[in-house]
Amino acid sequence: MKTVLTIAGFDPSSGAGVTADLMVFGAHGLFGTSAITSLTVQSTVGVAANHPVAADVVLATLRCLEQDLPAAGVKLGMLATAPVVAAVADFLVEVRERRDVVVVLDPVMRSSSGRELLDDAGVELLRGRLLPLVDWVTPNLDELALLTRRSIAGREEMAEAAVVLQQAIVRLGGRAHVLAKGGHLAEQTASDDLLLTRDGEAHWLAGERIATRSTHGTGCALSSALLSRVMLGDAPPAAAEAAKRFVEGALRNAVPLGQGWGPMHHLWPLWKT
Ligand code: PXL
Repeated sequence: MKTVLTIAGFDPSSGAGVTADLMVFGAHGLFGTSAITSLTVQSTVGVAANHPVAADVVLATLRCLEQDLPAAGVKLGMLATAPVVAAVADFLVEVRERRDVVVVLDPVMRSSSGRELLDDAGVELLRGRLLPLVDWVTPNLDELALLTRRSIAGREEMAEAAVVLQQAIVRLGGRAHVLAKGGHLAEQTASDDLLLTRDGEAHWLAGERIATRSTHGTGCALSSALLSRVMLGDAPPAAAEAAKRFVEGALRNAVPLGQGWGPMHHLWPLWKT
């Protein structure tokens, strides 16, 4: 059984964050470990507060896990502050000096309810220091716009921005697959994503928009499912496609919970009906 690590925030309602990621890893038959970057106070209704963990505690956790349970793959979610981004970058440099590791970055910046999940200095450091250290980056439209400083209204602009982001990563010395999530595009019936592989191949992944209120943490689940599929040996297009199907299944199988945007059913592949 491979070990995978999520470095992300704690959402006490388990729709997003490390507890959701651990369920996704478990649903894929992987053993998940975690380093918490921030304690959020939230429910399905929204994020009320955000209490970042000290960067030295995050780094100590990562080094402790690395000694005992080195992860074959790492997913990065909410990182909260610039010092935490720096600690994660330092850790990835240390690990990459010694061994191979697959890193998926979900560049979480704001919650759906608009609360800041990464401070401005953190965004700058993520752009300059973290992007060249990852194998995959999975921005939604808002994150893609912020990272490329472009406005994105339609599919063409989304595809152009994905190329701009990938080229920026190459200029920094990195080489990443970009999986741009189109869920916030204006089309009301589709939810298509765009994979731009590190070799420059573009693949549109067709998706149907699913009518449900159980949409909390879809981005978290997509990036951890993507890492899981890469760990299981999928090539990039197959991994992205399978991750999208995993999230669609989690949306379709969700049961209504909470009064706001409820959690998906992260464990649906294990559920017997
Ligand atoms: O989906 C973004 C996100 C990621 N991580 C944590 C969150 C949220 C959104 O609320 O709370 C911990």
